[in-house]
Amino acid sequence: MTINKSQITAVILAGGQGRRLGGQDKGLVEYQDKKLINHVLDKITPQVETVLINANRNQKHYADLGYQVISDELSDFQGPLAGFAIAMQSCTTEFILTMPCDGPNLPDDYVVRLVSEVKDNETIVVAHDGKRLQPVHALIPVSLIDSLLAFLNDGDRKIDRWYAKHTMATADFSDKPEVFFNVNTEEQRQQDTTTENNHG
Ligand SMILES: Nc1nc2c(ncn2[C@@H]2O[C@H](COP(=O)(O)OP(=O)(O)O)[C@@H](O)[C@H]2O)c(=O)[nH]1
Ligand SMILES: [Mg+2]
Repeated sequence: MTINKSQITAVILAGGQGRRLGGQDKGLVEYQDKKLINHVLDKITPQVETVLINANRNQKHYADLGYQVISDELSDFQGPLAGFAIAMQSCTTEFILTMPCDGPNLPDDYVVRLVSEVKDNETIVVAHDGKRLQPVHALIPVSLIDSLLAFLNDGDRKIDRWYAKHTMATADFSDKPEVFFNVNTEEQRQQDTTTENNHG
């Protein structure tokens, strides 16, 4: 099965609490002289037609960037699956493609690599760094919305457990593990991992 850009909505997950960064709204945190949300937008907007920003704070700031902002319907920061759910309910495409707001190193072929592993309208494609699955980097068929809502309704929050209920394929990024660098702590925020400066 081949799918094209117009069937995908990119969803930037910026709905977390940023606990390990003193409760900051991570999308708005500066990294290498640019806000993290702007790093991600700069990388993803050339690759897709539609972008949603999933945020639970500072919604006006995110909306002013020119993209639709959606907030979790489940209260109290129940995790990224709450963001997946509202994105699947808000989008008008057959697939959502997720990525976290705190990973500034998305490659130019991010979408192509995930899309090329699509099998059908029911399989979830998840990025793999060669060592482990990277579950917030995923291409998810919107047809799975009822399953996700039932899972959340049962009180379950764990991404891997929801994926395990479905057919899953992986997209190989083992040649580019730096893609999954993400800013969770002040120490990571000060680490320069951008490809132009990092030849290691
Ligand atoms: N919508 C939504 N997203 C969340 C929530 N909690 C975390 N996230 C997002 O999930 C991603 C991973 O969260 P993070 O705290 O960086 O965890 P880690 O990198 O896996 O240790 C980030 O993009 C967060 O914005 C939540 O309650 N709701
Ligand atoms: Mg993170």
